[in-house]
Amino acid sequence: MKTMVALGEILIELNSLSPGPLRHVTYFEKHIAGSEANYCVAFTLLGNRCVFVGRVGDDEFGRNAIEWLRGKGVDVGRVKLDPNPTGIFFIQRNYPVPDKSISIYYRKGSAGSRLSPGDLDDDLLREADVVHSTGITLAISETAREAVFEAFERAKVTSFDTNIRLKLWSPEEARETIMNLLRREPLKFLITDTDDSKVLVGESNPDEAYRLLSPYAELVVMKQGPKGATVYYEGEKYFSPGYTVKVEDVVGAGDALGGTFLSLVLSGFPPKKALDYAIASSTLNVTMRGDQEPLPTLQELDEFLREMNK
Ligand code: KDG
Repeated sequence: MKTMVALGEILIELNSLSPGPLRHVTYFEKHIAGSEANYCVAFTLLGNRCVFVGRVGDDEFGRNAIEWLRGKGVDVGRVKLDPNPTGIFFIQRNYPVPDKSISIYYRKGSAGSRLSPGDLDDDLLREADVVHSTGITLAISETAREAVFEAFERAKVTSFDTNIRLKLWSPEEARETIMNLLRREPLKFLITDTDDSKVLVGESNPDEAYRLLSPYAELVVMKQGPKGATVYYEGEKYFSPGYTVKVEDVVGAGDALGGTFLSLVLSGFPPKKALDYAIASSTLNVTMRGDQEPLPTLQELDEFLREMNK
């Protein structure tokens, strides 16, 4: 069994029950989310272990998040309770662009943003098979950013999902900070998408973007939205196409892809096979509300692939 240590912010997601502008939505459904927590659940359900490092509020939502993640098998022993509130966000679905979702954050000064280098444990980082974080954690506060830089410095193997959220920082700040991390700490796994690569290296063509990002990672996964994704490694390139399904909410699909891919590759699956499974996981993710509820087991992924590829 492989161990991933994930650094990030767990968020409470309040997803609109009906599509359309949030000003007219009456009912919201609560879910546990946050990119690195999503990665952790995907990773754990596929037979590996994930230790989450972060903070939640000493409040009802914080307790809810811890209990939920524990129930999914995530190791929450390192999640600290913080006097600030657990961050929340709302999701507006299918408006003004069909099949797209918009996240509206209420997280400034949240417990999760108080993550700091003092929350890191040297032995845990050194022993982990992979240490993972995202651009979201680099963006939420100065101390969280320092924690990611330090953790990556101490880790043996690192994984990073660029996950640029332009509501949290400007494209210039995202580019400068992420490229700085990549230059200082070349990665084993870089997971990104064609929107983020445009911000980082000015390229949304997957092959061109890969060429510019390849000095910074041994393996690159380039997500291409509903079209699919490409993995580049050891001089090889493999594209796995997406499936056409009815979209309920796309939030969390990228994490489903990344978390599934990482878990399976670390378990010894060839990257091409892992990417096929990862695409299946992200496809399932868009068909339901909630980032973590749709995350599958290997058996469920096999069933999906058998049916869809008939
Ligand atoms: O990737 C999904 C995340 O965007 C969602 O869970 C919320 O972590 C989140 C964020 O910061 O947007």
